[in-house]
Amino acid sequence: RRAEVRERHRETAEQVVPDNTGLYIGGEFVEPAEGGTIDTIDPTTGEVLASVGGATAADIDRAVEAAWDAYESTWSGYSAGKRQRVLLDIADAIDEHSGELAQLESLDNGKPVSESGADVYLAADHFRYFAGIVRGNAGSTMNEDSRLGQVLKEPYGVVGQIIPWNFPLLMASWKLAPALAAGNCSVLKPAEQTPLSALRLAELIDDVVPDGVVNIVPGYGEEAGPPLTGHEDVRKVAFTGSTAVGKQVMKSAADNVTDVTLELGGKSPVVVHPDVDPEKAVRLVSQAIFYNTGECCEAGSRLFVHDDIADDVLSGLAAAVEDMNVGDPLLRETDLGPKVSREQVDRTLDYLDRAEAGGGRFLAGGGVPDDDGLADGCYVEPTLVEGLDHDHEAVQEEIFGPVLDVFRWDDYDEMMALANDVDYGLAGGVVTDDMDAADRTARDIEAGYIWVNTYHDLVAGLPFGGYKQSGIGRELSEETLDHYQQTKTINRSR
Ligand code: TXE
Repeated sequence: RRAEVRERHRETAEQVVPDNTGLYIGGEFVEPAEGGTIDTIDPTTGEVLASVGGATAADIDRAVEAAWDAYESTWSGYSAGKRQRVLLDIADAIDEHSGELAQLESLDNGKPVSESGADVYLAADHFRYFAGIVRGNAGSTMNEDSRLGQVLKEPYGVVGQIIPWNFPLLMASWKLAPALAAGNCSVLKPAEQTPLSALRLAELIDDVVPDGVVNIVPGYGEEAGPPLTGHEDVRKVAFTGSTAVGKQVMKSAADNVTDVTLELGGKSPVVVHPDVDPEKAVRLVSQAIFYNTGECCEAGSRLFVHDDIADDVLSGLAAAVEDMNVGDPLLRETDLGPKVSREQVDRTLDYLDRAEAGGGRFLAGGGVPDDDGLADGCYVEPTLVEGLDHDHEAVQEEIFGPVLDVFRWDDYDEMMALANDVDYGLAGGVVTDDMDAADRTARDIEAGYIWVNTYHDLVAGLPFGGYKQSGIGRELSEETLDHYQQTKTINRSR
């Protein structure tokens, strides 16, 4: 079976890995100044998919310069209507290559192709959403007394954007769509683990986006990150990634008082009330934690289930875990693929070791799958842990794997105190058919995004972003356009 999987991956890679693996700067693929390369690995087979250029400070300088040239010579002269046309063309280009992009994403990241397909659909949709709202972004006026006031929204010019590896194409679109809609040019750094879909996107949009408006510079975080976030000609930085690096990004941007938005980690609670059908709870809770192998910043990774139905929900979850199809992400029937990298596997297993040492009991999973067919890949079993103190590090810290910490409750206030007792505040879930209970819990959770009887459903138009150490700013909404614009007031005396 391993040989079969390797063969399938090699054949697919031959068809979908992009030809151009240099840095995309000023509308051309170029070699990095220092000639460094990064091997991007297929986490299902451990084989190298491609060697891509690794940017360093000199390349970032070159990309920022190309972006300013494009801004000054072309993009700043584009009306909102013309930018809208470009965004719609990007969406069409993504749609026209959706199957290929989904396969590429599954090869590079390891996510099941059914999930990559959803990512590609949403990426195109994101460009369409911002193409839609940019035409209404007209500023405002105040016409009173002796003055005429105008409030203008102006782009920053050039923005720096850094994205992670868990949703590579979708995160690229979450960053590029609002930046371009608002009238900026971008230098975007994909994660070193998953640069391929962003490079393929560059190939696909080369004909429809003026040269230099979008620059894609793969690179290691420490080498390419600080030169971008601390660049004096970058006027806005948008970052998605770990909270630890988010803090460094803020510090580095402080040197030039550069505006920053951050979408960081999470440790989101899912609260299950006693009235609910346990089967429904099982479906929603397993979706909340296991989607994308738990590699979601908004993953519902702490379950608070009411005592009255806890036994039924937990046995149902354990059975659901048993039934999950862990396997080759290129196959449609796969529910859970490998994690993105060996490093991420080790990180998750280390948390599982510490959980066990801290008194945690595994109700399901707890290690790597005992299956020779999966031995080449970065797999971790879907895991349920009960019995940890809430202040244990496996509960407090983001594991970013398919690991759910389980707690039972009967006193609402005590439960809610624990639910909010983490440094993060990205998201939360409520499962109940009692709408008063839903409303109360949704308001009580200290987080930026609450799902009631659904999870992970992130639709353009509803703002997404974190409270506390989960971030600053909101994506997916009109507020996002504001983050990519500066406000100019003209107060004219009459
Ligand atoms: O993240 P990093 P890593 C969390 C998750 C995961 C942990 C570590 O818990 O286990 O972070 O993952 C770039 N200046 N999340 O180490 O390093 C890096 O190249 C500027 C949550 O992969 O934060 C990549 O492009 N940039 C998260 C991006 O930051 C730097 C998604 C994210 O990588 C940099 C990913 C620097 N000094 C991980 N160092 C989410 N919120 O969804 C690295 N980078």
